[in-house]
Amino acid sequence: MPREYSLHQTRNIGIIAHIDAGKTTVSERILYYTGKKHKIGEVHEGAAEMDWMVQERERGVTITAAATTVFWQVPGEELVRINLIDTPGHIDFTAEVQRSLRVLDGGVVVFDGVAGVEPQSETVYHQAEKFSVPLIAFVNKMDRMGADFYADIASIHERLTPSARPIQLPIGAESNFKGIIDLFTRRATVYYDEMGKDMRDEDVPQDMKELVEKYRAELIEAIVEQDDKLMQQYLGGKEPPIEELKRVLRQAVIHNKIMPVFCGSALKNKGVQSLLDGICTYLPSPLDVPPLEGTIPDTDKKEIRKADDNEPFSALAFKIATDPFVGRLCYFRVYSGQLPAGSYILNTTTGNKERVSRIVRMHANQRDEINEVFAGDIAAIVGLKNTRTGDTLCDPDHPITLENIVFPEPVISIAVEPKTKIDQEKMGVVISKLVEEDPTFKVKVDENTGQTIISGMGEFHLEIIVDRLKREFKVDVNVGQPQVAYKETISQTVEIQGKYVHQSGGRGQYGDCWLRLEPLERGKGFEFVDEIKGGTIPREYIPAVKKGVIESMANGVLAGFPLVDMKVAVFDGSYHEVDSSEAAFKIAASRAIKEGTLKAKAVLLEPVMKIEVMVPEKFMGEIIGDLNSRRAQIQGTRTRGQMRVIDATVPLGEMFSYTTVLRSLTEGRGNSNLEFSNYAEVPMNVQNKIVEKGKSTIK
Ligand SMILES: Nc1nc2c(ncn2[C@@H]2O[C@H](COP(=O)(O)OP(=O)(O)OP(=O)(O)O)[C@@H](O)[C@H]2O)c(=O)[nH]1
Ligand SMILES: [Mg+2]
Repeated sequence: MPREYSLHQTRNIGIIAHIDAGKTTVSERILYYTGKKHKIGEVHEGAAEMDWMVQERERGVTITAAATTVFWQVPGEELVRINLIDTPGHIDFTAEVQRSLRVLDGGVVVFDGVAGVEPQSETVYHQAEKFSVPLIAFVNKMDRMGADFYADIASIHERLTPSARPIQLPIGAESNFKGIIDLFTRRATVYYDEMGKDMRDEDVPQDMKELVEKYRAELIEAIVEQDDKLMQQYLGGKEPPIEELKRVLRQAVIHNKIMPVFCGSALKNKGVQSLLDGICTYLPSPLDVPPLEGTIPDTDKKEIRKADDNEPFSALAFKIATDPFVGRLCYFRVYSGQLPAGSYILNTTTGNKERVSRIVRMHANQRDEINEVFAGDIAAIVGLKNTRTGDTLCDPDHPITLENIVFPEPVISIAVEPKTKIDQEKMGVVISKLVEEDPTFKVKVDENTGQTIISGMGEFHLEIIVDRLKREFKVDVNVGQPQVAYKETISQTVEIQGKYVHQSGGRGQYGDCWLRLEPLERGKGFEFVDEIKGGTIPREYIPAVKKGVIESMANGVLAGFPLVDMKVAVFDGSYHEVDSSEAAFKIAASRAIKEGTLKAKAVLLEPVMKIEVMVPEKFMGEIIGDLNSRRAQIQGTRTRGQMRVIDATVPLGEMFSYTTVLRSLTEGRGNSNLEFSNYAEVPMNVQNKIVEKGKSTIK
């Protein structure tokens, strides 16, 4: 069956922003204006279709990225199919944004017309930058009290990029916001009804003419700078035709040279149609982005896969979800080739071959069965068993491995205890399902207490997981207090011998190795080097040494937290012809690590967070004082609208339930955003307390 829409008519885009900027509200309007839905569902009424999870509807917060497909036609142009992903803004669900951006070709970054650039807008902007995802911006909430388009633009210029250029201007603001001016055409769209359907094309209001000319000239200059021919024309005193300007602007957006800024109010149904036009006109089709490069398995050879149906099939699995009706769903993005249902694919990440029996196109939590997918598509496979997030799926005759997706490590954990034996049995299965779905959710069993410890990105993340355990999967659990995910590392280089010699009747045990432990830079993880010369330890025992090292690094000597940022070299040792074994070398290595890390002055590392606290001026002193008592380092203060903003870094361990404290200190008017920054050494006096506690309670 041939494809229905050409690649040229396809857009794969994500909506990204800080929490509450209005991503889901924009998405719901997109569903409405494209005719996908006939009634608008509001987030605050728990009725948004894209926020389909109970937890999302109750809290009015997006937790999981939801995908849908809509169609839109710019007058005079071809119909375009838009595959759209609405992502969460809360930092605890950053993995959802990361994996979406990895497979999308473009994005709409939404800003709150009152607040401007907020911390998560910066984070998602930089994530998009990392994957070179072209962006257009939408300044939303122009109807809200305090909305100021020009202040928003200034804050985008200051905090994100000087390349942001308004291509529209709002008419009025706050409750007077009534229309939008298109800078290219110098025409105003004025809204006359609540649903944004009665939109009239009018002249630019007299009192805005000068402003329009100013911003229009800036826009056109920024565009002609991108193209020599247009520049000459422009310098010669002739303005290039609008069609030409739009063509060059499209290229500038695709190459991340200009970020056009749209404006509106999603809630009041204003500006979404022109945003849709902008998505079609300026964001890339799969043909406009560079072809993907992959590696041929078991070689260093690189190969590219072009966005073309006739190339061998290649795709990336970017999300695993459990659907109550059809079971395991694997969301994937096709980069090249085509895949009819019923065919076999090779998962080059795991080496498994699997049959693709059913393919579905997703609309939030609903599915439409389709027979085939083509290059550039985003869809889901039902029933793949052995595929995880980040795996490459491809044509078994043309294997290739695409770059995997890297996720941040969890920073906080809690103990969960099943209430009954039945709960215990269910819990294991359910948790492993959730671990499959969410790459930033981890589980381990504490060596000493036997308790199950789950870890995630923040208190909210774990609260949602526990809620899903209880309600979605009916597993009743008691949970402990949240604990910071500390780590351990060493602060000095040492050389240490680990020896395990055991004689007991028959065959004995003999393992002996010398290890050098060296601290590595923060964030470098673990490195193992084999420096054995002259066979002092036979080759076949080296992997056992490495295994012993890795296993013992899972529980550090100070308080049982995992050891990180350490290089281990095995450089000497001895063996016994008869008694040496893999097991003996493993034990020897693990002894060396236990003793060596103590000698190398093990220290505790804690997650340090970036925090932004917004408070009215009169609370500044008190809030800074409170932050200081939490070992915060104040980086500076700023003004945002009527509020003052404090930027600081602070250890996560000092910040549990901070939101509640902040509310009570500021009569409910303060607000804060916490985001992981780095791991840093814990001061000795604090470390001693944690180590004592770690010895007596769970980690
Ligand atoms: N006044 C006003 N409120 C808006 C507008 N757009 C969204 N809101 C409201 O802002 C709140 C957050 O909107 P959402 O669409 O859920 O925001 P979001 O960006 O999807 O939030 P998360 O997914 O949780 O990050 C809701 O109460 C919306 O009704 C707007 O244009 N004007
Ligand atoms: Mg949302």
